[in-house]
Amino acid sequence: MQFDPHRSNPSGILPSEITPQALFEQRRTLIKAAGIAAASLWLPTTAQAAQTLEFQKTAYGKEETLTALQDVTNYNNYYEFGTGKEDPAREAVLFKPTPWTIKIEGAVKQAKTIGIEQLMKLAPLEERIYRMRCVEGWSMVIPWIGLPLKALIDWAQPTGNAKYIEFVSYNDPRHMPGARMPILDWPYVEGLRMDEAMQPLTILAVGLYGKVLPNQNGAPVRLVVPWKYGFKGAKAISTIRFVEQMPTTTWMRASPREYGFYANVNPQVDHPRWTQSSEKRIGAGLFAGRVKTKLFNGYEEVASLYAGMDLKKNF
Ligand SMILES: Nc1nc2c(c(=O)[nH]1)N[C@H]1C(S)=C(S)[C@@H](COP(=O)(O)O)O[C@H]1N2
Ligand SMILES: [Mo]
Repeated sequence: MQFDPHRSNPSGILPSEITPQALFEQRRTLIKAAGIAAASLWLPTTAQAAQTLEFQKTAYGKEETLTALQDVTNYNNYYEFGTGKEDPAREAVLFKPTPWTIKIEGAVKQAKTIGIEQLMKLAPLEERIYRMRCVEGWSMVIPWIGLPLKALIDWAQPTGNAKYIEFVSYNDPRHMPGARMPILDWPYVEGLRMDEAMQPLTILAVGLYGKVLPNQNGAPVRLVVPWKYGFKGAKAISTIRFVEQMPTTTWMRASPREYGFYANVNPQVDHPRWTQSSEKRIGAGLFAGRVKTKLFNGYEEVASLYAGMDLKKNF
């Protein structure tokens, strides 16, 4: 392949870790100014950013040290908004995630749409503190707010032909600068096998750190599958399609040798161009060592989903 937006900054060092505080503050002021411009266009954008969510406290990951909100919201992969880690925070300021509906189609009793408000009422919102591992070799711990994907599947009523689910991200070249460029084959498509989708760890996230999802993290709703590499977590989902055949995801299309359908975190299966045996915790500081990556990102309860499968072949 010619260009892989993954690892365009392989150091994994945050600008906030290396730039002087003054520069950092200046950048914040710029972002704030952009926020004011947004407010004059449509008030809900800024009002939304501060909106707190009601949710149930978590039993998941309470013992983890959280990655700082500043890092969670300023070190992002969201190629529709550019390839730089800080591009999404800046370029998605004007993105308007409401009103929002998701199309539900394919092997379902009846094709239909669901609004984001209705989706958020399908099950009680819960906090889920998950370790997140990017295929590039860095990781974070994020306190998501969301609901089990299973709640939506139950509502959608898939037929017996539904073996996989395909997730299609919103794509609007007019408002997404990266989507005007051939970075990936747009729109961004991801997929799960039906049993992976029903696994209780799999959630649709609508918030993080107690507030509605920031635009750069995939507002208004994105997939989170903590035992897989971060790229499985499609952002700003606009269509959910139940299908019989394994979907060809965007990353498989970009480089089938490097990105498989399963994309389970696995320290024994290296990316062809770099090791997957260890990772850098974002925000742990310049001199913090790398930590060992665990099979399934440490979520061993999913192992039974892959019993009898060769995970080197099904990477
Ligand atoms: N639509 C869309 N979804 C996406 C991506 C993307 O470029 N476009 N990047 C993926 C990758 S590579 C990662 S690591 C995670 C990052 O999520 P975060 O920015 O909320 O940490 O989003 C994933 N979802
Ligand atoms: Mo990623």
